[in-house]
Amino acid sequence: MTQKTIFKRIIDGEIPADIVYQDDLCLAFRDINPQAPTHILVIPRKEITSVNDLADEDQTLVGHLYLVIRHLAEEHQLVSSGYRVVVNTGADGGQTVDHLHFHLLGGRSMQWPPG
Ligand code: DGP
Repeated sequence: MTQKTIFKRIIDGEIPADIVYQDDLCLAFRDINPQAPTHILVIPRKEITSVNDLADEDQTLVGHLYLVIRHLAEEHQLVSSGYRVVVNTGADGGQTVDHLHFHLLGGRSMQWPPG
């Protein structure tokens, strides 16, 4: 059996996290290594490794995750200043946790192109 990812362990309540939102489909919590004043990770409860592993049946779930991101951006006063949503995918994308996650970054000006 493959080992649980750190995010699955957070979903299962085995390790603590600073959870800012949760519902039956997803969980949002503060990143342990924040790269901006607001840095929240939004993850599906369903175990999906990355964007590469999304199935047709996940269409509604992904839409839901984006609506949660919009809600969090409003709640954390990021709408007028702007923010960035990042989904690192695979080795070159910088993905380090093999459970699909959306970074919501805000509270400072972002650069482009990303490093
Ligand atoms: P990525 O590089 O896109 O796979 O991002 C993974 C992020 O997960 C990274 O910014 C650090 C964060 N992270 C890793 N382990 C933990 C943890 O145990 N708790 C929390 N809150 N965040 C974690």
